Amino acid sequence: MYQQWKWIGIILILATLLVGCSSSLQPQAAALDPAKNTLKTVPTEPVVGKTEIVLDLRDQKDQPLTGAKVEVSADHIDMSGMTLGGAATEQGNGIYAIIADFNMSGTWRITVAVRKENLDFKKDFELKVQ
Ligand SMILES: [Cu+2]
Repeated sequence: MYQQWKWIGIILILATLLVGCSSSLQPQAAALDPAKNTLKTVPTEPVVGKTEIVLDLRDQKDQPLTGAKVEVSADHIDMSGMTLGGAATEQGNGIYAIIADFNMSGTWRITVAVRKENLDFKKDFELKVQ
């Protein structure tokens, strides 16, 4: 009986150690400085129909972020369940672009999700579509 409890104790200690180790290996979030990452549109005033969303992504040293996976989704804030999304294409020099086909005017929330190695960064922008 005592032997059994000892093993349970050892297993619990090991489990705690494993949890401790894995949490110290968590990806470093937000290695991008949100202030340095911008969104522009073409045309500059977004319109119903096709609008290009152009992202300029830079790291904390203000260097262009290359080779990242960038997912963009757009939510029509005024309505629930109206969402567009897709992967932005890398244009070089930290620029990523995607064409959004806004089917309604109003306020849209653009969520940009950036992944590269252990980098996992998200930023929201708001667009007024005319
Ligand atoms: Cu809508």
